[in-house]
Amino acid sequence: MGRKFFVGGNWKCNGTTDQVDKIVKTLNEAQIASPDVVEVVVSPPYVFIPMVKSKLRPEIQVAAQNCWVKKGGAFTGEVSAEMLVNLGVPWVILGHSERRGLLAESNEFVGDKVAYALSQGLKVIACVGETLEQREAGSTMDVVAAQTKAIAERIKDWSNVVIAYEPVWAIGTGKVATPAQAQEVHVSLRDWLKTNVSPEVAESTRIIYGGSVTAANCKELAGQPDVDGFLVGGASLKPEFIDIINSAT
Ligand code: G2H
Repeated sequence: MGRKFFVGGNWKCNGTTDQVDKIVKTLNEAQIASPDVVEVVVSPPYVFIPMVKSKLRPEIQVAAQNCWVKKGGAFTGEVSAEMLVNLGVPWVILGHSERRGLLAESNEFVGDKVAYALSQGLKVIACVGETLEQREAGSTMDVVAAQTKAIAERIKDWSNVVIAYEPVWAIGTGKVATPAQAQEVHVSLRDWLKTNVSPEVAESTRIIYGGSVTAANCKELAGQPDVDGFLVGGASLKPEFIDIINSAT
């Protein structure tokens, strides 16, 4: 079976109740491609998750932007995987570069989070990607492979994992990777999975691209054979997110 196109909207730390209402209304009223063609997930900040879940059309799923690395308890300020499951949140984004960078989340810590979230029944959007310095030093694939390896060493079942390749230099900068740059890393990542996990996992795991995706650039990126969808930040807060969802068709 082919890999179903996947579009995630990462709202990051944005929004008021009024703004969230507006985004949900736009999504609810839009003509979007059938769930048979594209899987759509939006990821509001934790505090808006119940509101979004109760108002959003059922074909669009909800993701959290993070969760704690193990069972909840005395971890002030954290939200556990169990809580997300309890709220009926099916997805979680883990290892976003903003957390790896600003909050010093290591590859191992992200790998532990992925393993724990999966063990609790969550599906995971696991983010990987290199900085500009790393790209210029020619180590893009080493970095991305090390990030993926830390996950691969900790999990057996990849069926509930989507990998988001998000070059850090393209995030929120307006500097999108060219379709050829994205394809090059996606195909190398798939090869890495083939060699280090299994040919089946390489074939079935969706590798989506993130970093300044817009309505204007999504179609060409979506046309790359190993780009299986997008993780969208800034543009997921705007009506153009609908065009990005529909770039699957
Ligand atoms: C990358 C992306 C969403 P943006 O972080 O995860 O954000 O589309 O704003 O670059």
